[in-house]
Amino acid sequence: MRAALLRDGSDRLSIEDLEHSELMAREVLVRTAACGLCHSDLHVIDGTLQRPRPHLLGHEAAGVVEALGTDVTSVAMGDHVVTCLVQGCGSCRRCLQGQPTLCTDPAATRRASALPPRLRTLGGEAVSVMANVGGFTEQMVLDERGLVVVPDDVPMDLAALLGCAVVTGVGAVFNVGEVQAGESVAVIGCGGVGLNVIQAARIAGASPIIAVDVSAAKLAMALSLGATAVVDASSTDAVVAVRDLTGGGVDHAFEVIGRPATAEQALAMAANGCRAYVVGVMADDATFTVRAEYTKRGKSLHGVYMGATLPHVDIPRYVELWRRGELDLAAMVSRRLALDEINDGFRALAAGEVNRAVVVFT
Ligand code: COD
Ligand code: ZN
Repeated sequence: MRAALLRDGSDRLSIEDLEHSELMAREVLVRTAACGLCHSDLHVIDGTLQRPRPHLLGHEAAGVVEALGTDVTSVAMGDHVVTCLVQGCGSCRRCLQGQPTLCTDPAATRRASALPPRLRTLGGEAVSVMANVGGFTEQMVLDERGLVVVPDDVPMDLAALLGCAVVTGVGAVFNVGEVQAGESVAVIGCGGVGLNVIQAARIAGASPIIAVDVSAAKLAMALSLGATAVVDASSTDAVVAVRDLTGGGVDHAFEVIGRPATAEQALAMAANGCRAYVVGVMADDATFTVRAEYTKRGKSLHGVYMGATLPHVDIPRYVELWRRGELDLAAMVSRRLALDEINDGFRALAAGEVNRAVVVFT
């Protein structure tokens, strides 16, 4: 099967043939239909997130079930499925509390740690996969716990977005922020994930919803998806602007880029007694400063990993919001591309030309 691989010493993906080993008891073979390009893939390409190479990127995929391991019970042949970044073991304390994003044994379903390796090049090299998914390939082998079945009428290129951009952005608002009608929200970074934070804030009834970005095109998109005001951080001090617009700060400030400086901005934008959320992922050893004054002001900082999602609960809810016309998935896809155009897709994402580009397999 053809796949786009990230190799040592290169920041471009190469199209190669891979083979997977026989299905383990709880594994499922999925024919990939679509896989979105996310900034977190770019973080691996540019080395901010280190992953063993050769590495198969792509963690926002949808496809059709093509074969089943002997013990699989939760999906059936022909089912349309979305991949989950979050695959808790199901038995640690955190999973049992309903927080699989905080699972203490995430290797339980991890192919990369299985022996023998589940995926190899034709030359026999073991291939690691991003976030236990690895979607930039014609077929994926996944643990059944990492799949959510979706109705057949959800177009596959839109279904793919549910796997990362939607669960991460919408989950931050619903599951962690628990944003209420009438509360004020600021969103720093209006890319694929940030636009979903904005949509969820609109669905929750938040007002105002202030979008902050350095790109005029992203700010225009933010307005069309629910922002009520925009701040261009390329020409304005975003903290001053948000505090001015709200008379002293917002109830909820979301950082959706993954940079120390913008995490500090989010805390500065939160009103007294209110909350900032870091949704973007930074390098594990990155640091940022918390002014001591904020503790006196009762502010709090929340790390949000993957929207604290429970994929099997959340993804069907988001499908329903899409069906009712509340969650706009179509507007998120700026570009569809073939697997061998993937490097240009990542160039466009890095250049801020797209909300989401999606590889579509024929
Ligand atoms: N101020 C305001 N906006 C900025 C600034 C700045 N200084 N710099 C960049 N931006 C804007 C860009 O113009 C762009 O619109 C946006 O920030 C970033 O958007 P994308 O589309 O490039 O990135 P996304 O939305 O695909 O990626 C989102 C994260 C950065 C949050 C992502 O990489 C991440 O960290 N994901 C969530 C964490 C996680 O759980 N990851 C696991 C899988 S994603
Ligand atoms: Zn992602």
